[in-house]
Amino acid sequence: MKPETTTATAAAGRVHFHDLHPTPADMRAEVLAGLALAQKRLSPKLFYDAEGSRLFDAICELSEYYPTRTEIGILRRHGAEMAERLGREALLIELGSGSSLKIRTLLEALRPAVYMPVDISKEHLLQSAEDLAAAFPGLDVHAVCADYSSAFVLPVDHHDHPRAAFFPGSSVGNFEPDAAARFMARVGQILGPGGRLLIGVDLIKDKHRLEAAYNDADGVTAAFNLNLLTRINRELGADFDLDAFRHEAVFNAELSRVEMHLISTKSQQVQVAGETFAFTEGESIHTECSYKYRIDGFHALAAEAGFTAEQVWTDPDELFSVHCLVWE
Ligand code: AVJ
Repeated sequence: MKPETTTATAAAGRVHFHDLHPTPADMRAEVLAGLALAQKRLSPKLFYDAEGSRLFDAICELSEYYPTRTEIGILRRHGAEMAERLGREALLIELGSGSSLKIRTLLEALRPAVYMPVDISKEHLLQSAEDLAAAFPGLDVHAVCADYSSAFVLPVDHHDHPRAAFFPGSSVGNFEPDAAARFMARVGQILGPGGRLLIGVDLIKDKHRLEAAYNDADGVTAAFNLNLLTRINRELGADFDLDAFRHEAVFNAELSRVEMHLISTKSQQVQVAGETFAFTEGESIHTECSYKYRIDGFHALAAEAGFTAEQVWTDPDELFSVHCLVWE
């Protein structure tokens, strides 16, 4: 389908909307293929239906889940310096913008010529873009509905502006390191020479602290993980028994990643879209990897992608890092 552009006038400010029509994932095929593997697997992309997005927002408020508030603290404290690195009057692209909350802490200092949020969820994107345009009158907002994890082309040229991309939240940790480097290289292609990537990366730390962040006392993360099965039951006509699976999060120190699993608490069979899958007691479905880095390790990954690390900011406890990388 042809990309289309429409302009909506919000209460204040103007929002241009570009629909790149991201191909809807073939959820049935992906789920069936993942469950047929020796180590059963489901993609973390499947977490974010309406209920999953609500649960994720709740995770970000948990006392155990330190990344969100720590990153926002770093952005608040060092926003002016970051703005200087990225340059005024920039074309600022945010990948996976969601509710566009974190960018608000930077917009005052950054004063971009254009803010371009990119997100796969059309309704959420439009609502967030209009809220933002209303809060920052005069800001030119170009909302792009696209899947940032696959190739896409910027719908508008703004060659007269310096280019910057913002990728917060340690979302890069969801990629395997190889795939993370390939993804960053694609972002570099979009930015062009001299373009900068401001990226949030969670740091390696004490195992107990890491595991607590993914296994909170209130069970919000457990509900987030289990919601995947609820979603598959509803959308694919499956019969997962929610009481026969439990949430588990472990830090795999060798691979520097927190892994989330859903563990079958008994030997059982499950029907999914007309196929039968057998589970032994204790067998897991691997649902998410969240890679953690050391600062030098992340800089090596950035270099592999073709970026040069220009500056890094952390919090006093070195829980989280925000990097300015330059594409040359
Ligand atoms: C949004 C992928 C960065 O890995 O920390 C939070 C998702 N999973 N709790 C993360 C998540 C469980 C989050 N990312």
